[in-house]
Amino acid sequence: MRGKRFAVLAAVIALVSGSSPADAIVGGTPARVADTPWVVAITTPDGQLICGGALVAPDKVVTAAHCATLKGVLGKNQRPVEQMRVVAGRTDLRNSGEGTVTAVAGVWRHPDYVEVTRGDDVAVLTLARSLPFRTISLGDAGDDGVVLGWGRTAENTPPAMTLRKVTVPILSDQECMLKEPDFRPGSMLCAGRGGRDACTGDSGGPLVVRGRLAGVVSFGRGCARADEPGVYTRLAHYRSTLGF
Ligand code: 4AZ
Repeated sequence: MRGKRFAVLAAVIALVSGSSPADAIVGGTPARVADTPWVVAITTPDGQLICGGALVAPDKVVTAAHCATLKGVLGKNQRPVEQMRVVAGRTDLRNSGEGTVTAVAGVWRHPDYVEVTRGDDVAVLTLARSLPFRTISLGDAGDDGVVLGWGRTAENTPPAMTLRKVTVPILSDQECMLKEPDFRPGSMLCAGRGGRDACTGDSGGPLVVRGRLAGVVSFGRGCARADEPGVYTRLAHYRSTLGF
């Protein structure tokens, strides 16, 4: 009874908000963290998936600002560090025997971040200790990229909880502006032409171009819909702000 009511409510919310709960990686294939050791999951202390991220230094994770934000009655506050963990080296998030779980010591959110559609959706987590995993450096966009995550594989599924990846075409700023009214050329990039996309739970995760971190999964209308590309924070724009 409660479940059914909730489902109806969720459907109504999805309709009025114009977006549905996004699937993590849609149209992709299983990936192994051994091949991309810098990809991390951000979880709650009890292991629920919050977001993805990327290790850019042994103790620094680049993710989305909205991943480190809690929406409360008094506005949007930083998610307390005690409510976050960084899981590295684990392909299947349910396999607690694999990889490492690390506490977060500090959060830097872009000072101008307000909400995803207004951009500046980038944050850096400082970990409580350095991790023995290969890091990824920042880079520029290109013709296409690979997006990775543990999120949904379709708009209304639970998160996959196993790492997946998909190659997505990166669109021109002109095309992104036509398809996404909130698109901001220069500080965002958009990718995907339907069928392949990031989805809910993939937020904060990496878009990799030529082996470098070019984007952070930020937002989109639904997942993998035709004419609704996924929107990413364009990291090259933030290189001097981030300082690495
Ligand atoms: C989300 O809700 C989300 N299709 C992330 C990415 C996209 C949509 C939604 C892009 O976290």
